[in-house]
Amino acid sequence: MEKIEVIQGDITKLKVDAIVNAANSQLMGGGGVDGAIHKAGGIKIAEECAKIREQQNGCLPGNAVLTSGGNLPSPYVIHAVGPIWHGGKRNEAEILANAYLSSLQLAKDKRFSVIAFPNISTGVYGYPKKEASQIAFNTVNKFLTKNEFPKKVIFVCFDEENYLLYKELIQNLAS
Ligand code: AR6
Repeated sequence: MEKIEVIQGDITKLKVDAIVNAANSQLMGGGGVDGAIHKAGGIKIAEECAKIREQQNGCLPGNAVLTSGGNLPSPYVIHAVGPIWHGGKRNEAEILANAYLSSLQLAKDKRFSVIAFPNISTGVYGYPKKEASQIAFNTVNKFLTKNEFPKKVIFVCFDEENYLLYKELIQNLAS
């Protein structure tokens, strides 16, 4: 089994152990992939997010929390908070890598075999796509090499620009 796969499509349609959401610190739902996940997953996800908000005041950028998947085909959602792009001098690269790492660590703890990531921070949060793809890909690749779980990561690219960037990264890995 290849450890990394790249596809173009809608992450809410996937049936894996967990899909990752590009959430905000308040876990309030919003636009983009977050909106799509809450819409398809239903009220249960929002209720669990509210509980986490009460217990630990949300989720800081670079961190991730777990909820069930509600009505989604995947049983769990990992809500990861990426950085808002401010030009690159506010630790954005490290925070983005940490958002991926925190999600991978949660998957490892739960012994999830297959998880799927959207392209965190590259929509509303404005992170340049090429730089973000390199950080995401390298962070995931390194983690999978060193850990037994998760066994596989699927990058789900919504737009063609991201899809082509990730395709190139995966081809470089193979060659
Ligand atoms: N499946 C996969 N990827 C998607 C989907 C989908 N259904 N819909 C959009 N994308 P964004 P961010 C891609 O804006 O930049 C929200 O309001 C999209 O093309 O969803 O991390 C939150 O509540 C882009 O490449 O997340 C936060 O406030 C990627 O998902 C804020 O936006 C991420 O874009 C987070 O911003």
